[in-house]
Amino acid sequence: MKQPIIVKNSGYVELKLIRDDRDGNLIILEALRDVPFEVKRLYYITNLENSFSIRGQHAHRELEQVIFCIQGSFTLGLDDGQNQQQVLMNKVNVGIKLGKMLWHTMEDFSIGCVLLVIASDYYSEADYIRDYAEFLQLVKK
Ligand code: T46
Repeated sequence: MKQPIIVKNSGYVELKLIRDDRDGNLIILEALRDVPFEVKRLYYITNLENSFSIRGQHAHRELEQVIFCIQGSFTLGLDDGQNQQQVLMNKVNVGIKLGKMLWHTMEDFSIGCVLLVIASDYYSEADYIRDYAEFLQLVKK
């Protein structure tokens, strides 16, 4: 059973997985069907060989994203300013929505871990909130 997601602006995104015992698995994501936005950007993070790396540690003002662990595992930390939780990401077809104003961190990467993220918009540094005190002020408004 999946752990309930208690933070705001998040939730699971479970993709169709076609399992072929002999030839591997096929996982499919369709924009505006599996995710509630048009996909304008996709990026992936590899070479997470450093076990004490911490990525993320920010929130987005408007951007919507879904994060997947397509190889290995990592721990995703979520914080909406009121509730916090940690989710073990280790299922190739199960992602987590990173909605607006959701502080997130990625850590405890396994060897060979690969993260895949799909995003609703192009990269804009102005959309990031990288200061936690500022984030808390904005979500409490
Ligand atoms: C997020 C989490 C899940 C770009 O120039 N273009 C891009 O599309 C991205 C994603 C990043 N960058 C630059 C910005 C920084 O100078 O790459 C550098 C590293 O980015 P950052 O420290 O934000 O990386 P992460 O892994 O902490 O966060 C990334 C995404 O940036 C972020 O939007 O939500 O993954």
